[in-house]
Amino acid sequence: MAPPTLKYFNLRGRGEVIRLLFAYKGVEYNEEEIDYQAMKSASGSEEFPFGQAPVLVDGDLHLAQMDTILRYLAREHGLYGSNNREKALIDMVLGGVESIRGDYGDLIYKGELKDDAKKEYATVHFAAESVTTRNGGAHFQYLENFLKRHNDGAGWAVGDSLTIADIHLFDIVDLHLREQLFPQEVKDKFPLLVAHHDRVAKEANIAAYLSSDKRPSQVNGVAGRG
Ligand SMILES: N[C@@H](CCC(=O)N[C@@H](CS)C(=O)NCC(=O)O)C(=O)O
Repeated sequence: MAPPTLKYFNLRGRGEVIRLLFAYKGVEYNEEEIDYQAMKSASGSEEFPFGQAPVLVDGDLHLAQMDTILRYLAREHGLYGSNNREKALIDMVLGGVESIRGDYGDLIYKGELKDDAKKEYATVHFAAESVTTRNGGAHFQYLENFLKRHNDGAGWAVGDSLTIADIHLFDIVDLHLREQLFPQEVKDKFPLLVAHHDRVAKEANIAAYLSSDKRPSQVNGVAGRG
């Protein structure tokens, strides 16, 4: 069968965790850059089931939704834990990261990464006081604590080998460690997440991808904003 094709934009965004999985497992795949208007015209079709990207095409299967694609590939390539308990814990991490990713998207697109939006974001998602207040279930301390509870933060997030939970954690921390975001806050407050991020980045295939020109330089849909 032909290699799968990732249809996305030429940016990291919601395509990056999928690229990281392919890189880690050394899977051959194609990339097809999407034309936004063409995607919108085909919204709701088999080709673009939700009028959004990423979409993975594998044979006659067209899959939308980043985490659905990731789970599908993880099942194919052995990155989804070794039993039901591990799969459930992996799903929990994916859900927790998604809660942060949604707010991160608002910070970039609605808050335009302006100082007041960044300040509020940091208060809700990084500050010790907001761990026990309303934050939409999205606080980095929860992810830090999760790592601490599993292998005392010294290994992988779930079980004893790298899974898609690790790829997701890596990506969300990587986004926030960037210069324009919150590098110092994250380093100061969440040492286990940062150590885990560095551990994933050192995996040979991941390290090779991160330094390759296959990795898009643009991060979000708005050039120059983070
Ligand atoms: N829940 C979807 C969200 C996908 C999404 O927001 N995609 C954005 C790009 S990152 C998009 O296609 N936006 C265009 C639009 O909504 O018109 C997922 O996880 O894949």
